[in-house]
Amino acid sequence: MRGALIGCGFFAQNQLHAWRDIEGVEIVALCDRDPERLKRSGADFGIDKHYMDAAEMLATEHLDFVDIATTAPTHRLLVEQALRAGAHVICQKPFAETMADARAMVATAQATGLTLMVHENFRWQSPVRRVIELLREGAIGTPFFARVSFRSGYDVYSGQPYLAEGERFIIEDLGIHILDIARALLGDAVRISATTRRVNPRIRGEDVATMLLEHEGGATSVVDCSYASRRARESFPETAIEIDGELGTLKLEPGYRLVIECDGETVEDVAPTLLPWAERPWHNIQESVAIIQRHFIDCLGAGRAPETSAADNLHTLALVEAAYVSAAEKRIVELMEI
Ligand code: NAD
Ligand code: 89V
Repeated sequence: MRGALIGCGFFAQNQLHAWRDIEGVEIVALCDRDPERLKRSGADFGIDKHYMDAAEMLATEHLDFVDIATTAPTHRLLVEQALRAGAHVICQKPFAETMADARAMVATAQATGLTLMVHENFRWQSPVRRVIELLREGAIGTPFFARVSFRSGYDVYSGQPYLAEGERFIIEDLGIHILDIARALLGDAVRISATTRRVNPRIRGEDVATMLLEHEGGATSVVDCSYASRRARESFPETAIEIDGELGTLKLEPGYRLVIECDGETVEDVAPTLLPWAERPWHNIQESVAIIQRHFIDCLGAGRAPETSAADNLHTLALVEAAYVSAAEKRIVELMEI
């Protein structure tokens, strides 16, 4: 399959490594508005077709798929251009800045019959995946409560300076992943309430958020995120999970320790693989990039919809929007409103 990557920035390097490892896939062209980034990624990955304009690339190259690794404000234009050029698309999160843009992109994909998937990778982290699989296999029976928690003091701003600049921060950038995990565990939510605050005075948006979700079927989850937590043991970028089911409890604890409490206690080491190109502590996320991109290619091959399709991601994005409304208006928000 012939692919092209648009956006050769900080995170796209992981995506290029992962594409290189997938048999039968070749990234044949790169696009970035920044000539230096374009040149560097081209040299690092031996890709010699370079474009500074996506429309020109799409008109020139014959592509099976396009990987969009730019930030959200550019997504709608690039996604629609790629779909209209006849390519399947995988697009980074946050998928869109507004629900209207997200819905429009899903409608364009439906009209073209092409696959549009969001690179929503946290639920594809292998430790998180193990929890999802155990739950889906019924290891603790029907779940009625989950806590999905990401608390860190890691400096994310030096690699991604834009995170310190936006009016919105943690729910839109990181909470989006944690809300998506809550959906993968307990299904879609019907209502949410949220509080936010900014602890770090050097950033513009909120760096702490606490959310309470009621899911279809009645289960409850608490989704809490912080980039302001000072801890003796930094756990970035691990998500801690605790789920109570009718038959037992599942816990994913810091240090990639999975505990199944059901007729006694079983402990599994679910540490992610350190891929040859990965580095700690990002290796958990980097492995998930490899897994999600394989899922995209497998789905294209099999002609089936990806688990993290753009249509599915509308529900995650709606939770993000609803959480901001709830925090601003200090009220419970029904997802139907969004
Ligand atoms: P970045 O700013 O480092 O890179 C974006 C690149 O896109 C830049 O090189 C920029 O020049 C280029 N670009 C922007 N508009 C363009 C256009 N119209 N045409 C061509 N090139 C264009 O950003 P980043 O930190 O790599 O983040 C990119 C996306 O990845 C964001 O949406 C971010 O949320 C996401 N991200 C995801 C994860 C994850 O684990 N899922 C981690 C980090 C970042
Ligand atoms: O996953 C992300 O979207 C990243 C980070 C882990 C730093 O929040 O921006």
